[in-house]
Amino acid sequence: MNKPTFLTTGGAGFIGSNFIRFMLSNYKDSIKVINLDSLTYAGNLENLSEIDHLPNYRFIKADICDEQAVDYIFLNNDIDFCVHFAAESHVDRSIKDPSVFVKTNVLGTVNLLNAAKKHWQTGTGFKSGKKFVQVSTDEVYGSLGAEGYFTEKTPLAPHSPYSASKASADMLVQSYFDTYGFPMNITRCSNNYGPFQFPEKLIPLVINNARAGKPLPVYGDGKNVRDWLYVEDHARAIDLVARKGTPGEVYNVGGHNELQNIEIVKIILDSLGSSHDLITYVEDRLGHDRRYAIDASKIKSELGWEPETSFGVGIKRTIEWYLKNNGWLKNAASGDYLKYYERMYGGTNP
Ligand code: NAD
Ligand code: TDX
Repeated sequence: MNKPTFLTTGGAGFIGSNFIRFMLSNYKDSIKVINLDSLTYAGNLENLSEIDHLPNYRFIKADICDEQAVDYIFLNNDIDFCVHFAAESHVDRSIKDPSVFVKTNVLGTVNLLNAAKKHWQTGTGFKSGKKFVQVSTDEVYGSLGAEGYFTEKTPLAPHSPYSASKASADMLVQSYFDTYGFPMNITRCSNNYGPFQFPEKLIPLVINNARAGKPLPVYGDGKNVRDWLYVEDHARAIDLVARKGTPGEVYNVGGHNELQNIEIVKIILDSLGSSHDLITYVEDRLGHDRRYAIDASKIKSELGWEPETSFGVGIKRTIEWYLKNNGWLKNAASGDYLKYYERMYGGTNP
């Protein structure tokens, strides 16, 4: 029997690289993984150095918006699962420059959908065992007040250009199921944390700045609430949804671990033994969503998924990882690795 082949887009980023490591360590050589990534500022092949020598892993540098490149990959590989992480993912960047978010997150997703549809369809429907998983976010639901949770039935009400682009992509993915019967799922997850997260995001940014004795920018009053999930728990949820999720369904994924931003900052400072004087309140993010919280009861009851890593354990592990991998953090923060890619891959196609 052929080994199931996973096409992972954006696998050189934070969650994608954790997902690939998780899959190859769980399934060993019983699966194949192809990592399609264009290596934007957020893509870092160092994230995969533990597994990049494996014969059942292959990296292809390509843009998900490149029709020819994506078609070529589907034509030459019998892809069973397309797990779609590739995106512009940072809300602050989307406020400054929305266009690239529309290009990658919306048009890139449609391009992937078209290639998967073309290569997976038969005269009467779709080949069996195929699945497209759109890795999405709780931010598409908008913002909550002090009470309540997002369920899969909560209407989409995105506020930032980032979340609007993800909501648009989600609706397109859903429309391919509704229109063509295309085999898909959407996962909507809360804030992830863990190793290999680019230090523009709150947790690695705070660790990096605190270690350097630099100010820690806290937006607004610091009381915005996020639900934090350890990245490996997210990887396990995506694997389950890919293999066992009912086609056409959306699954929320969350940690039931709500914390205010200022609480997170203080936990990290205390753990590092750094002074709270570094905390610097700055102007609020435009359109800043107040609170996200996920009701993950559907994925629990249908697929038996629950988070395994408590925040106490996960944040300790995460801080230790960044301290131990100071070189990675410095490199990512300085952008040195981008110069390396230019030398290595400048202008190549798959
Ligand atoms: P990330 O920014 O760390 O990584 C994104 C990856 O996509 C990078 O490797 C980048 O090079 C690649 N990429 C970007 N544009 C591309 C293009 N045009 N073609 C090919 N590759 C491209 O992002 P992340 O935090 O790992 O998020 C991954 C996915 O999960 C995103 O779709 C995001 O919306 C979603 N998500 C993230 C979180 C979170 O907390 N980080 C939570 C829920 C959902
Ligand atoms: O310097 C900062 N100061 C600050 O107060 C940064 C970078 C963030 N914040 C606040 C803004 C948010 O309320 O911390 C919270 C978390 O911010 P980010 O790390 O930028 O994440 P967020 O905007 O919540 O979005 C993340 O989770 C959902 C990911 O970036 C998205 O890709 C994912 O969809």
